[in-house]
Amino acid sequence: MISEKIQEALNEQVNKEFYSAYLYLAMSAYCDTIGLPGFSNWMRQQYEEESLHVTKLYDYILAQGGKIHLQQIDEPPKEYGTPVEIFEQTLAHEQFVTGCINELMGIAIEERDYATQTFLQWYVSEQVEEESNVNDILAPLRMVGKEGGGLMMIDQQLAKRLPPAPLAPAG
Ligand code: OFO
Repeated sequence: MISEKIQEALNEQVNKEFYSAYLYLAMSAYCDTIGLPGFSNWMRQQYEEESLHVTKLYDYILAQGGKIHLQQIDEPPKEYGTPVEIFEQTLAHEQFVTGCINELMGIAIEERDYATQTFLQWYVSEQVEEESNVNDILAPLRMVGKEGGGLMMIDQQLAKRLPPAPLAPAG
């Protein structure tokens, strides 16, 4: 069982994870159009991962007897600038999501909802990984800037990202 307040907050997070998926799909398309297929692949796999973050929350709400409230998803931008700017926007977005997860955890603590706190712990750890992965790409990207050879090497690395493994179902 979850309270109305937790139910609403979890549904808000479903919407934010949907937006993340949407954002990375738009970034994937943009990277493809500027001739960076490896970047495009990385963003496409990120889209797949965000879709799993959506369904993990969705399954948890249902497993707790809650109601799903699917809300309108905001439109992501069409253009993302240079390769460095693309990943700077990715990092800024993940930092925003980390803040949202922390807010959500704060509500679960206020409500003394221990099951939701345990569930959300997975997202807390996931956000550490998300930010770290992006920082690991941003550092070499900043070093090479727009230099063609270095950029191509990073593109080849990003082309190797594989689809995410399925997540264990909640509840
Ligand atoms: Fe769902 O972790 Fe990124 O946004």
